[in-house]
Amino acid sequence: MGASVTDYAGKPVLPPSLVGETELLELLDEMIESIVTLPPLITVKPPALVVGDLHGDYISLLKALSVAGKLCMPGCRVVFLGDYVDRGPHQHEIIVELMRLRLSDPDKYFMIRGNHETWSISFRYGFRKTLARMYPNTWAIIYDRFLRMFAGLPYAALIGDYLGIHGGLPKGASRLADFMGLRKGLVEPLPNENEIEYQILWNDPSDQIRGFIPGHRGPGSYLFGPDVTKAFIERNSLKGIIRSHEPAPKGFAYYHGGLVLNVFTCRYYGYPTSVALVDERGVKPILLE
Ligand SMILES: [Mn+2]
Repeated sequence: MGASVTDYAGKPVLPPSLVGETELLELLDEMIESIVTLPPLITVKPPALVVGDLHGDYISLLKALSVAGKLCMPGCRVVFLGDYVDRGPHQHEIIVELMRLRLSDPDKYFMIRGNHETWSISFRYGFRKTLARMYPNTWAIIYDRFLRMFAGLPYAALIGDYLGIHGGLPKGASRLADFMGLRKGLVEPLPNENEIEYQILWNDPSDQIRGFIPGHRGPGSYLFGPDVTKAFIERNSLKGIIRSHEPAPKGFAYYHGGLVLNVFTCRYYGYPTSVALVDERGVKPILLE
């Protein structure tokens, strides 16, 4: 990968080098302490930049932060919609950087949970192996601590009049108050025991259906139709939903007549990448160059 991102002095920016295991465990403990008491639905005041799936794409993270710096300084908040780990080459660097950002300024940086911030997925799709390679003797302790941290992440963010979630609207939670009742602390939300928590991480919107139908991502995941979104938005006096979870050929995508905006912030699927800006004018997608 070329070092195509530079800082404001024009120097190339590269991912941070390996963090020692003691430092990493301390960082994780501080992070757990910082998020464990957060409600399942957090409130974030606009202006805010919303960042989609990163999946180890460090350059896209830097580009997103640079957009945040240029477009909405000062006081702009940054909300990350999950899927930090697995797949890409810098998943460890990404999650370390995000924890550092969060701890350096908890009123500015917010992270919610994606379906990859779970045991079964991060075990299979790269993150566990990455840790095992980087920390051959202590990876199991570190991985366990990461799983505890992931379990402490909120499921959703109310950003002004927009709901930010990783996957989609779930069956059985039609009010924001229902989101406040979601169960945090689950290392592995299960499709048949923690249906709502699971679906928020996994569901996808579809323009072709009404209501909910079983999705293509396996048992427990659903597609939700435009009628679901419209009713949810009206009932909760919202303006729209911002989500990620699906790469979009144009870098971002609208569903449900524009009520759902999908942004995706990882380059490794071969598509352009995007973030969303929420301010007093509403929400708009921004393609990352
Ligand atoms: Mn996802």
